[in-house]
Amino acid sequence: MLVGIVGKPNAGKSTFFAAATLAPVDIADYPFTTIKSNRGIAYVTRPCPHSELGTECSPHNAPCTEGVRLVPLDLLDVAGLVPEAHKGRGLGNQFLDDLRQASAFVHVVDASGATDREGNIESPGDHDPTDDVQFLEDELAYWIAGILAKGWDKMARRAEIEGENLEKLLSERLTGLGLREAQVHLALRDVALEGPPRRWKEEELVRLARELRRIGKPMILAANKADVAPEDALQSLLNLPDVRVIPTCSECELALRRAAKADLLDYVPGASAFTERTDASLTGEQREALQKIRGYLNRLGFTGVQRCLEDLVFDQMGMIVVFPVEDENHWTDKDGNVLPDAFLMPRGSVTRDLAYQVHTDLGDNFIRAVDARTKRVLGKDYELQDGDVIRVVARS
Ligand SMILES: Nc1nc2c(ncn2[C@@H]2O[C@H](COP(=O)(O)OP(=O)(O)OP(=O)(O)O)[C@@H](O)[C@H]2O)c(=O)[nH]1
Ligand SMILES: [Mg+2]
Repeated sequence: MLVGIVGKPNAGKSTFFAAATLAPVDIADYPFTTIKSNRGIAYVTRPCPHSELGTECSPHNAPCTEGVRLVPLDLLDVAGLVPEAHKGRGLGNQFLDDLRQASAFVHVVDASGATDREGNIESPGDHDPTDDVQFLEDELAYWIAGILAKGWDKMARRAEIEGENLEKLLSERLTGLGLREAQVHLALRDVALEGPPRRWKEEELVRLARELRRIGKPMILAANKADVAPEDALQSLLNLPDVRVIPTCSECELALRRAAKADLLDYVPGASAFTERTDASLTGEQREALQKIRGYLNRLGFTGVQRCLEDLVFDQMGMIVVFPVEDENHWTDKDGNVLPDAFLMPRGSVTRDLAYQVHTDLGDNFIRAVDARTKRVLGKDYELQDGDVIRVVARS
């Protein structure tokens, strides 16, 4: 699964990305530092079922630390979006296309209000950060509406005159965006546009596009630079209706993760505190920086980076984690590795979807599945539950 990190220039997207992935990327206090998108691997966490077995696991795709499984998630950090990007402003709309395959977005907003709409530096509080939320929503909607508008007349005619199913035609058009027919159905129902589709104007397509984005690409808002944001600016973001907002200090998270990697301190991403190693030799500057971060954590409770990803994946998108195994008694693969894999799957996925996720052959030759906890036999349409340990049996 791919999550896109979006927002205006200079908001801290690459800092958020680097904090979540520890990938080396360019970060600087001017707009358009990022030109080519960066892709990296972050993770979300779930309890590892190995404790139920009383045996350590031998992870393959998702490491386990002290009973917590780190389930991988692809992140994409793109260039900054400016108003009218869909018309080619800023770095144009070519990188919007990088976002096609993203299933969800983290919108990184500069909550400090110290950068204008285009990312140029101003004094803290000069810019109203809620304005950025609106324009980004607009840009994403215009982008999707632009895809809809191409060949719209022809498609609407096919639906009206030849009686073809509009939802089907639309979802074919939108497959590149990863939108499913059921999502198109919901969006059409919710916007309830009137009159024949052929008469729908740009404004109506934008309304439909807005709804398609809302349903098909969930978004969470990272109120970033919360360490230097004026209280009222942060509050105005937190009070926005219909959007989940989490205050973040990406810079704090990046510093803590790098320091932990360098064995200077102990820190679990997402935690509310860290402990300095007694044997670490820190410079005065480093100590001062850590003191500031400690103050921030005491005030806000967490840096918010990991919280954003977990909330987006589990609460907004309702994803679940499933553990496929080949032996339902020992919870191993054919080489005896215990609980080797952990997969993120959309809620509503069934056993056959899991089989396909493991391997196409396993999906094609599916016979049955087994719940490794209860040993109950499951058919191809059993709806998977979060934390399930499942064996798939297939024709060889
Ligand atoms: N105080 C503070 N500064 C931050 C935070 N996150 C990022 N910054 C700073 O904001 C500036 C821009 O950060 P980037 O991560 O390069 O921003 P970006 O959104 O990727 O920018 P573009 O690639 O130009 O679109 C840098 O100077 C960062 O150090 C934060 O949480 N707090
Ligand atoms: Mg960047």
